[in-house]
Amino acid sequence: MQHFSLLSLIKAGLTDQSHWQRQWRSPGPKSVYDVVIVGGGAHGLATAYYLAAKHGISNVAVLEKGWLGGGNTGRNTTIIRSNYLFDESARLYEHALKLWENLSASLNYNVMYSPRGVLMLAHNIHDVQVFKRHVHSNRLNGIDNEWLTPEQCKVFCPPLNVGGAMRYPILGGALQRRGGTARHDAVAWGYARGADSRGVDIIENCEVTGIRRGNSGAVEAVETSRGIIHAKKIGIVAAGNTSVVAGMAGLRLPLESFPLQALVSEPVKPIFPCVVMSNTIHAYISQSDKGELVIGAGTDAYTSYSQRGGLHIANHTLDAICELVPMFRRLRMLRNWGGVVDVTPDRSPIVAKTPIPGLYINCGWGTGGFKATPGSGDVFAWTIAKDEPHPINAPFTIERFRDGFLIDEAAAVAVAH
Ligand code: FAD
Ligand code: PYC
Repeated sequence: MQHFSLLSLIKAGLTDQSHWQRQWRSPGPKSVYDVVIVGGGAHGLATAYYLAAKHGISNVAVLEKGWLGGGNTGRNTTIIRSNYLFDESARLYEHALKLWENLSASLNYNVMYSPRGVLMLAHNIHDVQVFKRHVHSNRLNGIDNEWLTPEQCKVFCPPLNVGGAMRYPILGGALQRRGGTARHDAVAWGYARGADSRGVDIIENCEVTGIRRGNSGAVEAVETSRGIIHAKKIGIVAAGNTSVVAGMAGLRLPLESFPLQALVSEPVKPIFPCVVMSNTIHAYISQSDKGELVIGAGTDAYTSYSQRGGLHIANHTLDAICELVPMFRRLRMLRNWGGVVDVTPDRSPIVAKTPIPGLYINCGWGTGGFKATPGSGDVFAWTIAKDEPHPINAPFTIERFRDGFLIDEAAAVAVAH
Protein backbone atom coordinates (compact mmCIF):
# COMPACT_ATOMS: atom_id res chain seq x y z
CA MET A 1 0.00 0.00 0.00
CA GLN A 2 1.25 3.47 -0.87
CA HIS A 3 1.41 6.18 1.83
CA PHE A 4 1.08 9.89 1.09
CA SER A 5 2.18 12.84 3.20
CA LEU A 6 -0.22 15.78 3.51
CA LEU A 7 2.24 17.94 1.60
CA SER A 8 2.37 15.52 -1.31
CA LEU A 9 -1.41 15.43 -1.38
CA ILE A 10 -1.58 19.23 -1.43
CA LYS A 11 1.04 19.38 -4.18
CA ALA A 12 -0.91 16.84 -6.15
CA GLY A 13 -4.04 18.90 -5.60
CA LEU A 14 -5.82 16.12 -3.76
CA THR A 15 -6.86 17.73 -0.49
CA ASP A 16 -10.24 19.28 0.01
CA GLN A 17 -8.85 22.83 0.03
CA SER A 18 -6.75 22.45 -3.08
CA HIS A 19 -9.48 20.51 -4.88
CA TRP A 20 -11.15 23.65 -6.13
CA GLN A 21 -7.96 25.66 -6.59
CA ARG A 22 -6.64 23.27 -9.19
CA GLN A 23 -9.77 23.40 -11.28
CA TRP A 24 -9.00 26.60 -13.14
CA ARG A 25 -6.13 28.59 -14.46
CA SER A 26 -5.07 31.55 -12.35
CA PRO A 27 -3.09 33.39 -15.00
CA GLY A 28 -1.31 36.69 -14.77
CA PRO A 29 -3.61 39.54 -15.70
CA LYS A 30 -3.94 40.40 -19.40
CA SER A 31 -3.28 43.99 -20.45
CA VAL A 32 -6.93 44.85 -21.08
CA TYR A 33 -10.21 43.15 -20.32
CA ASP A 34 -13.69 43.93 -21.62
CA VAL A 35 -14.99 43.50 -18.07
CA VAL A 36 -13.32 43.31 -14.68
CA ILE A 37 -15.42 42.01 -11.80
CA VAL A 38 -14.20 43.07 -8.36
CA GLY A 39 -15.07 40.31 -5.88
CA GLY A 40 -14.88 36.54 -6.26
CA GLY A 41 -17.91 35.66 -4.18
CA ALA A 42 -20.76 33.72 -5.71
CA HIS A 43 -22.46 36.87 -7.06
CA GLY A 44 -19.29 38.00 -8.85
CA LEU A 45 -18.57 34.53 -10.20
CA ALA A 46 -22.19 34.08 -11.32
CA THR A 47 -21.97 37.44 -13.11
CA ALA A 48 -18.83 36.33 -14.95
CA TYR A 49 -20.43 33.00 -15.80
CA TYR A 50 -23.57 34.59 -17.29
CA LEU A 51 -21.51 37.23 -19.16
CA ALA A 52 -19.73 34.39 -20.92
CA ALA A 53 -22.57 31.87 -21.15
CA LYS A 54 -25.41 34.19 -22.16
CA HIS A 55 -23.77 37.25 -23.70
CA GLY A 56 -20.68 35.77 -25.33
CA ILE A 57 -18.39 38.11 -23.32
CA SER A 58 -15.53 36.02 -22.01
CA ASN A 59 -12.66 38.53 -22.01
CA VAL A 60 -13.48 38.94 -18.33
CA ALA A 61 -11.39 38.85 -15.15
CA VAL A 62 -12.72 38.19 -11.67
CA LEU A 63 -10.38 39.76 -9.10
CA GLU A 64 -10.59 38.40 -5.57
CA LYS A 65 -8.51 39.74 -2.70
CA GLY A 66 -8.59 36.42 -0.84
CA TRP A 67 -9.89 33.07 -2.00
CA LEU A 68 -13.04 32.32 -3.96
CA GLY A 69 -16.14 32.20 -1.78
CA GLY A 70 -14.17 33.21 1.33
CA GLY A 71 -16.44 36.20 1.98
CA ASN A 72 -20.13 36.02 2.83
CA THR A 73 -20.68 33.31 0.25
CA GLY A 74 -18.83 30.81 2.40
CA ARG A 75 -20.13 32.19 5.71
CA ASN A 76 -23.89 32.25 5.31
CA THR A 77 -26.64 29.92 6.49
CA THR A 78 -27.73 29.23 2.88
CA ILE A 79 -31.45 29.88 3.28
CA ILE A 80 -33.19 30.13 -0.08
CA ARG A 81 -36.72 31.49 -0.45
CA SER A 82 -38.63 34.02 -2.53
CA ASN A 83 -41.45 35.01 -0.13
CA TYR A 84 -40.77 38.77 -0.20
CA LEU A 85 -43.64 41.22 0.13
CA PHE A 86 -43.18 43.76 -2.62
CA ASP A 87 -43.66 42.97 -6.31
CA GLU A 88 -40.17 44.16 -7.26
CA SER A 89 -38.47 41.91 -4.70
CA ALA A 90 -40.79 38.98 -5.36
CA ARG A 91 -39.86 39.11 -9.06
CA LEU A 92 -36.14 39.27 -8.30
CA TYR A 93 -36.01 36.47 -5.71
CA GLU A 94 -38.46 34.27 -7.62
CA HIS A 95 -36.29 34.64 -10.74
CA ALA A 96 -33.40 33.38 -8.62
CA LEU A 97 -35.44 30.54 -7.11
CA LYS A 98 -36.41 29.30 -10.57
CA LEU A 99 -32.73 29.28 -11.56
CA TRP A 100 -31.83 27.38 -8.33
CA GLU A 101 -34.24 24.64 -9.32
CA ASN A 102 -32.08 23.72 -12.35
CA LEU A 103 -28.72 25.09 -11.29
CA SER A 104 -26.91 21.80 -10.70
CA ALA A 105 -27.91 20.63 -14.18
CA SER A 106 -27.05 23.97 -15.83
CA LEU A 107 -23.60 24.07 -14.24
CA ASN A 108 -23.10 20.31 -14.36
CA TYR A 109 -22.00 20.68 -10.74
CA ASN A 110 -23.98 19.56 -7.72
CA VAL A 111 -24.81 22.65 -5.67
CA MET A 112 -26.93 20.47 -3.36
CA TYR A 113 -30.03 22.62 -3.65
CA SER A 114 -32.49 21.08 -1.20
CA PRO A 115 -36.07 22.41 -1.32
CA ARG A 116 -36.98 21.15 2.12
CA GLY A 117 -39.33 24.04 2.94
CA VAL A 118 -38.77 27.29 4.84
CA LEU A 119 -41.12 27.83 7.77
CA MET A 120 -41.25 31.39 9.17
CA LEU A 121 -42.66 31.33 12.70
CA ALA A 122 -45.05 33.92 14.11
CA HIS A 123 -44.80 34.73 17.83
CA ASN A 124 -47.20 37.63 18.27
CA ILE A 125 -50.23 39.19 16.60
CA HIS A 126 -48.08 41.52 14.55
CA ASP A 127 -46.12 38.56 13.12
CA VAL A 128 -49.36 36.73 12.31
CA GLN A 129 -50.74 39.71 10.42
CA VAL A 130 -47.49 40.43 8.58
CA PHE A 131 -46.95 36.82 7.49
CA LYS A 132 -50.56 36.37 6.38
CA ARG A 133 -50.13 39.52 4.31
CA HIS A 134 -47.04 37.94 2.78
CA VAL A 135 -48.95 34.75 2.01
CA HIS A 136 -51.63 36.70 0.12
CA SER A 137 -49.15 38.97 -1.65
CA ASN A 138 -46.95 36.04 -2.69
CA ARG A 139 -49.88 34.08 -4.04
CA LEU A 140 -50.97 37.08 -6.13
CA ASN A 141 -47.46 37.00 -7.58
CA GLY A 142 -47.70 33.27 -8.33
CA ILE A 143 -45.29 32.38 -5.52
CA ASP A 144 -46.08 29.47 -3.20
CA ASN A 145 -46.63 30.38 0.45
CA GLU A 146 -49.17 29.01 2.90
CA TRP A 147 -50.31 29.67 6.44
CA LEU A 148 -49.93 26.87 9.02
CA THR A 149 -51.58 26.68 12.44
CA PRO A 150 -49.32 25.80 15.41
CA GLU A 151 -50.48 22.18 15.15
CA GLN A 152 -49.68 22.09 11.43
CA CYS A 153 -46.25 23.60 12.20
CA LYS A 154 -45.66 20.72 14.62
CA VAL A 155 -46.61 18.15 11.99
CA PHE A 156 -44.29 19.77 9.44
CA CYS A 157 -41.43 20.15 11.93
CA PRO A 158 -41.92 17.67 14.82
CA PRO A 159 -39.07 18.92 17.08
CA LEU A 160 -40.80 22.32 17.53
CA ASN A 161 -42.22 23.14 20.94
CA VAL A 162 -45.68 24.50 20.19
CA GLY A 163 -47.11 24.26 23.71
CA GLY A 164 -46.15 25.22 27.21
CA ALA A 165 -45.28 28.54 28.72
CA MET A 166 -42.80 30.18 26.40
CA ARG A 167 -41.45 33.67 26.08
CA TYR A 168 -41.97 33.31 22.34
CA PRO A 169 -45.03 31.09 21.82
CA ILE A 170 -45.57 29.78 18.29
CA LEU A 171 -48.83 31.22 16.97
CA GLY A 172 -48.47 29.75 13.49
CA GLY A 173 -46.13 30.01 10.55
CA ALA A 174 -45.80 30.86 6.86
CA LEU A 175 -44.41 27.95 4.85
CA GLN A 176 -42.75 28.21 1.47
CA ARG A 177 -42.33 24.58 0.44
CA ARG A 178 -40.04 25.38 -2.53
CA GLY A 179 -37.63 27.21 -0.22
CA GLY A 180 -34.66 25.40 1.26
CA THR A 181 -30.87 25.40 1.27
CA ALA A 182 -27.86 24.74 -0.99
CA ARG A 183 -24.19 24.13 -0.35
CA HIS A 184 -22.66 27.61 -0.39
CA ASP A 185 -19.10 26.86 -1.44
CA ALA A 186 -20.28 24.49 -4.17
CA VAL A 187 -22.19 27.41 -5.64
CA ALA A 188 -18.99 29.48 -5.85
CA TRP A 189 -17.04 26.52 -7.26
CA GLY A 190 -19.74 25.61 -9.79
CA TYR A 191 -19.94 29.14 -11.17
CA ALA A 192 -16.14 29.49 -11.12
CA ARG A 193 -15.69 26.27 -13.06
CA GLY A 194 -18.36 27.25 -15.57
CA ALA A 195 -16.85 30.71 -16.08
CA ASP A 196 -13.31 29.36 -16.33
CA SER A 197 -14.25 26.80 -18.94
CA ARG A 198 -15.69 29.63 -21.06
CA GLY A 199 -12.43 31.61 -20.94
CA VAL A 200 -12.89 33.89 -17.92
CA ASP A 201 -9.71 34.61 -15.91
CA ILE A 202 -10.14 34.13 -12.18
CA ILE A 203 -7.38 35.83 -10.21
CA GLU A 204 -7.16 35.18 -6.48
CA ASN A 205 -5.01 37.05 -3.95
CA CYS A 206 -5.54 40.15 -6.07
CA GLU A 207 -6.88 43.08 -4.06
CA VAL A 208 -8.25 46.09 -5.89
CA THR A 209 -6.71 49.18 -4.32
CA GLY A 210 -7.73 51.90 -6.76
CA ILE A 211 -9.95 52.68 -9.74
CA ARG A 212 -8.62 54.91 -12.51
CA ARG A 213 -10.85 57.12 -14.62
CA GLY A 214 -9.96 58.88 -17.87
CA ASN A 215 -10.55 62.47 -18.93
CA SER A 216 -14.13 61.67 -19.98
CA GLY A 217 -14.80 60.37 -16.48
CA ALA A 218 -15.21 56.79 -17.68
CA VAL A 219 -13.40 53.98 -15.89
CA GLU A 220 -10.14 52.83 -17.46
CA ALA A 221 -8.34 50.50 -15.10
CA VAL A 222 -8.06 49.06 -11.63
CA GLU A 223 -4.96 49.28 -9.47
CA THR A 224 -4.37 46.02 -7.68
CA SER A 225 -1.91 44.29 -5.41
CA ARG A 226 -0.74 42.52 -8.59
CA GLY A 227 -0.39 45.62 -10.74
CA ILE A 228 -2.61 47.72 -12.99
CA ILE A 229 -5.30 45.95 -14.98
CA HIS A 230 -7.08 47.84 -17.76
CA ALA A 231 -10.79 47.37 -18.21
CA LYS A 232 -13.49 48.84 -20.43
CA LYS A 233 -16.13 48.08 -17.81
CA ILE A 234 -15.89 47.38 -14.08
CA GLY A 235 -18.49 45.59 -11.96
CA ILE A 236 -18.16 45.93 -8.19
CA VAL A 237 -19.54 42.90 -6.33
CA ALA A 238 -17.63 43.21 -3.07
CA ALA A 239 -20.25 42.66 -0.37
CA GLY A 240 -19.45 44.34 2.94
CA ASN A 241 -16.68 46.37 1.28
CA THR A 242 -18.66 47.97 -1.54
CA SER A 243 -18.49 51.51 -0.16
CA VAL A 244 -14.72 51.24 0.11
CA VAL A 245 -14.26 50.00 -3.47
CA ALA A 246 -16.84 52.39 -4.95
CA GLY A 247 -15.14 55.22 -3.06
CA MET A 248 -11.99 54.49 -5.10
CA ALA A 249 -13.90 55.74 -8.14
CA GLY A 250 -15.30 58.71 -6.24
CA LEU A 251 -18.77 57.20 -5.80
CA ARG A 252 -20.58 57.53 -2.45
CA LEU A 253 -23.22 54.93 -1.67
CA PRO A 254 -25.99 54.76 0.95
CA LEU A 255 -24.57 51.67 2.64
CA GLU A 256 -23.62 50.62 6.14
CA SER A 257 -21.61 47.50 6.99
CA PHE A 258 -22.47 45.24 9.93
CA PRO A 259 -21.12 41.94 11.26
CA LEU A 260 -23.56 39.03 11.01
CA GLN A 261 -22.73 35.71 12.58
CA ALA A 262 -23.67 32.06 12.46
CA LEU A 263 -22.85 28.90 14.41
CA VAL A 264 -22.92 25.15 13.92
CA SER A 265 -23.50 22.43 16.50
CA GLU A 266 -21.76 19.11 16.72
CA PRO A 267 -23.08 16.77 14.02
CA VAL A 268 -26.03 14.54 14.89
CA LYS A 269 -28.26 12.12 12.98
CA PRO A 270 -31.01 13.72 10.84
CA ILE A 271 -33.49 15.27 13.27
CA PHE A 272 -34.53 18.56 11.74
CA PRO A 273 -36.42 18.20 8.46
CA CYS A 274 -36.78 21.76 7.21
CA VAL A 275 -35.56 25.33 7.62
CA VAL A 276 -37.14 27.26 10.48
CA MET A 277 -36.82 31.02 10.72
CA SER A 278 -37.98 33.22 13.53
CA ASN A 279 -37.76 36.86 12.62
CA THR A 280 -38.94 38.06 16.02
CA ILE A 281 -36.18 36.34 17.95
CA HIS A 282 -33.53 36.53 15.20
CA ALA A 283 -32.90 32.81 14.93
CA TYR A 284 -32.74 30.40 11.99
CA ILE A 285 -32.10 26.69 12.04
CA SER A 286 -31.53 23.98 9.49
CA GLN A 287 -29.50 20.79 9.51
CA SER A 288 -26.62 20.36 7.11
CA ASP A 289 -25.98 17.12 5.25
CA LYS A 290 -23.01 16.60 7.59
CA GLY A 291 -25.49 16.60 10.50
CA GLU A 292 -24.54 19.92 12.07
CA LEU A 293 -27.35 22.25 13.06
CA VAL A 294 -26.72 25.46 11.18
CA ILE A 295 -27.86 28.42 13.28
CA GLY A 296 -27.95 32.04 12.24
CA ALA A 297 -27.94 34.90 14.72
CA GLY A 298 -28.73 38.59 14.46
CA THR A 299 -26.51 41.42 13.25
CA ASP A 300 -24.40 43.40 15.68
CA ALA A 301 -25.89 46.73 16.65
CA TYR A 302 -22.85 48.71 15.53
CA THR A 303 -21.18 49.12 12.16
CA SER A 304 -17.89 47.31 11.71
CA TYR A 305 -15.77 45.48 9.14
CA SER A 306 -14.89 42.76 11.63
CA GLN A 307 -15.76 39.24 10.48
CA ARG A 308 -17.02 38.21 13.91
CA GLY A 309 -20.14 39.07 15.88
CA GLY A 310 -20.73 39.88 19.57
CA LEU A 311 -21.00 36.87 21.88
CA HIS A 312 -24.14 38.23 23.53
CA ILE A 313 -25.90 38.13 20.14
CA ALA A 314 -25.11 34.43 19.74
CA ASN A 315 -26.16 33.74 23.35
CA HIS A 316 -29.52 35.40 22.78
CA THR A 317 -30.10 33.27 19.68
CA LEU A 318 -29.16 30.06 21.50
CA ASP A 319 -31.50 30.94 24.40
CA ALA A 320 -34.35 31.41 21.97
CA ILE A 321 -33.60 28.28 19.94
CA CYS A 322 -33.48 26.13 23.05
CA GLU A 323 -36.99 27.35 23.88
CA LEU A 324 -38.25 26.62 20.40
CA VAL A 325 -36.63 23.15 20.31
CA PRO A 326 -35.93 22.06 23.91
CA MET A 327 -33.95 18.94 22.90
CA PHE A 328 -31.25 21.22 21.47
CA ARG A 329 -30.20 22.09 25.02
CA ARG A 330 -28.18 18.89 25.01
CA LEU A 331 -26.12 19.85 21.96
CA ARG A 332 -22.66 21.38 22.03
CA MET A 333 -21.73 24.17 19.67
CA LEU A 334 -18.82 23.36 17.42
CA ARG A 335 -17.78 26.72 15.98
CA ASN A 336 -19.03 30.18 15.08
CA TRP A 337 -17.93 32.81 12.58
CA GLY A 338 -19.05 36.10 11.13
CA GLY A 339 -19.32 37.92 7.84
CA VAL A 340 -19.75 41.58 6.98
CA VAL A 341 -22.95 42.51 5.22
CA ASP A 342 -23.72 45.86 3.62
CA VAL A 343 -27.21 47.20 4.03
CA THR A 344 -29.15 49.96 2.31
CA PRO A 345 -31.76 52.14 4.06
CA ASP A 346 -34.65 50.08 2.60
CA ARG A 347 -32.81 46.74 2.99
CA SER A 348 -33.14 46.04 -0.75
CA PRO A 349 -30.10 45.65 -2.98
CA ILE A 350 -28.64 47.99 -5.57
CA VAL A 351 -28.00 46.23 -8.90
CA ALA A 352 -27.40 49.00 -11.37
CA LYS A 353 -25.39 51.22 -13.65
CA THR A 354 -23.78 54.08 -11.80
CA PRO A 355 -23.43 57.73 -12.89
CA ILE A 356 -19.80 56.89 -13.76
CA PRO A 357 -19.55 55.55 -17.32
CA GLY A 358 -18.42 51.92 -17.36
CA LEU A 359 -18.95 51.39 -13.61
CA TYR A 360 -21.66 49.03 -12.35
CA ILE A 361 -22.51 47.96 -8.82
CA ASN A 362 -24.16 44.98 -7.22
CA CYS A 363 -24.43 45.41 -3.46
CA GLY A 364 -26.68 46.00 -0.47
CA TRP A 365 -27.94 42.43 -0.24
CA GLY A 366 -27.50 42.73 3.49
CA THR A 367 -28.33 39.58 5.38
CA GLY A 368 -30.19 37.97 2.49
CA GLY A 369 -28.22 37.78 -0.74
CA PHE A 370 -27.24 34.13 -0.92
CA LYS A 371 -30.69 33.11 -2.10
CA ALA A 372 -30.45 35.68 -4.88
CA THR A 373 -27.11 34.49 -6.27
CA PRO A 374 -28.22 33.01 -9.63
CA GLY A 375 -30.76 35.76 -10.31
CA SER A 376 -28.36 38.49 -9.24
CA GLY A 377 -25.58 37.19 -11.48
CA ASP A 378 -27.98 36.80 -14.40
CA VAL A 379 -29.46 40.31 -14.30
CA PHE A 380 -26.16 41.99 -13.42
CA ALA A 381 -24.47 40.32 -16.40
CA TRP A 382 -27.29 41.64 -18.60
CA THR A 383 -26.84 45.14 -17.14
CA ILE A 384 -23.10 45.15 -17.82
CA ALA A 385 -23.37 43.55 -21.26
CA LYS A 386 -26.12 45.86 -22.54
CA ASP A 387 -25.30 48.94 -20.46
CA GLU A 388 -28.93 49.01 -19.34
CA PRO A 389 -30.78 47.16 -16.59
CA HIS A 390 -32.73 43.97 -17.11
CA PRO A 391 -36.44 44.65 -16.41
CA ILE A 392 -36.13 42.66 -13.16
CA ASN A 393 -33.37 44.81 -11.67
CA ALA A 394 -34.54 48.09 -13.19
CA PRO A 395 -36.17 49.23 -9.89
CA PHE A 396 -33.02 48.48 -7.85
CA THR A 397 -31.20 51.72 -8.68
CA ILE A 398 -29.10 54.07 -6.57
CA GLU A 399 -31.36 56.93 -7.61
CA ARG A 400 -34.33 55.46 -5.70
CA PHE A 401 -32.83 56.85 -2.49
CA ARG A 402 -32.90 60.33 -4.03
CA ASP A 403 -36.28 59.97 -5.76
CA GLY A 404 -38.09 58.12 -2.98
CA PHE A 405 -39.04 54.95 -4.89
CA LEU A 406 -37.97 52.72 -2.03
CA ILE A 407 -38.56 48.97 -1.95
CA ASP A 408 -38.98 48.90 1.78
CA GLU A 409 -38.45 45.27 2.72
CA ALA A 410 -37.07 46.48 6.07
CA ALA A 411 -40.53 47.57 7.12
CA ALA A 412 -42.02 44.48 5.44
CA VAL A 413 -39.83 42.14 7.53
CA ALA A 414 -38.88 39.81 4.71
CA VAL A 415 -35.88 38.98 6.84
CA ALA A 416 -35.23 39.35 10.50
CA HIS A 417 -32.52 41.96 10.77
P1 FAD B 1 -19.10 37.78 -0.95
O1 FAD B 1 -19.19 36.31 -0.97
O2 FAD B 1 -18.79 38.43 0.35
O3 FAD B 1 -18.07 38.20 -2.06
C1 FAD B 1 -17.47 39.48 -2.12
C2 FAD B 1 -16.01 39.25 -2.34
O4 FAD B 1 -15.39 40.51 -2.61
C3 FAD B 1 -15.30 38.68 -1.13
O5 FAD B 1 -14.80 37.39 -1.44
C4 FAD B 1 -14.21 39.69 -0.82
O6 FAD B 1 -12.99 39.10 -0.41
C5 FAD B 1 -14.07 40.40 -2.16
N1 FAD B 1 -13.50 41.75 -2.06
C6 FAD B 1 -13.84 42.73 -1.19
N2 FAD B 1 -13.08 43.81 -1.40
C7 FAD B 1 -12.25 43.51 -2.43
C8 FAD B 1 -11.20 44.21 -3.11
N3 FAD B 1 -10.86 45.48 -2.76
N4 FAD B 1 -10.55 43.59 -4.12
C9 FAD B 1 -10.86 42.32 -4.48
N5 FAD B 1 -11.83 41.61 -3.87
C10 FAD B 1 -12.51 42.20 -2.85
N6 FAD B 1 -28.26 35.23 2.62
C11 FAD B 1 -29.31 34.39 2.33
O7 FAD B 1 -29.96 34.55 1.30
N7 FAD B 1 -29.66 33.39 3.17
C12 FAD B 1 -29.02 33.17 4.34
O8 FAD B 1 -29.35 32.24 5.07
C13 FAD B 1 -27.97 34.06 4.70
N8 FAD B 1 -27.33 33.90 5.89
C14 FAD B 1 -26.26 34.68 6.19
C15 FAD B 1 -25.56 34.40 7.36
C16 FAD B 1 -24.40 35.10 7.64
C17 FAD B 1 -23.66 34.79 8.91
C18 FAD B 1 -23.92 36.07 6.72
C19 FAD B 1 -22.63 36.81 6.99
C20 FAD B 1 -24.62 36.37 5.56
C21 FAD B 1 -25.81 35.67 5.27
N9 FAD B 1 -26.52 35.89 4.10
C22 FAD B 1 -27.59 35.07 3.79
C23 FAD B 1 -26.13 36.94 3.16
C24 FAD B 1 -25.27 36.37 2.03
O9 FAD B 1 -24.21 35.62 2.57
C25 FAD B 1 -24.71 37.47 1.15
O10 FAD B 1 -25.71 38.39 0.78
C26 FAD B 1 -24.12 36.89 -0.13
O11 FAD B 1 -23.31 35.77 0.16
C27 FAD B 1 -23.31 37.94 -0.84
O12 FAD B 1 -22.58 37.32 -1.87
P2 FAD B 1 -21.45 38.11 -2.63
O13 FAD B 1 -20.89 37.21 -3.65
O14 FAD B 1 -22.02 39.42 -3.07
O15 FAD B 1 -20.44 38.47 -1.47
O1 PYC C 1 -32.48 35.97 4.04
O2 PYC C 1 -33.48 34.15 4.61
C1 PYC C 1 -32.62 35.00 4.78
C2 PYC C 1 -31.65 34.86 5.88
C3 PYC C 1 -31.66 33.94 6.85
C4 PYC C 1 -30.58 34.18 7.64
C5 PYC C 1 -29.93 35.25 7.16
N1 PYC C 1 -30.61 35.65 6.06
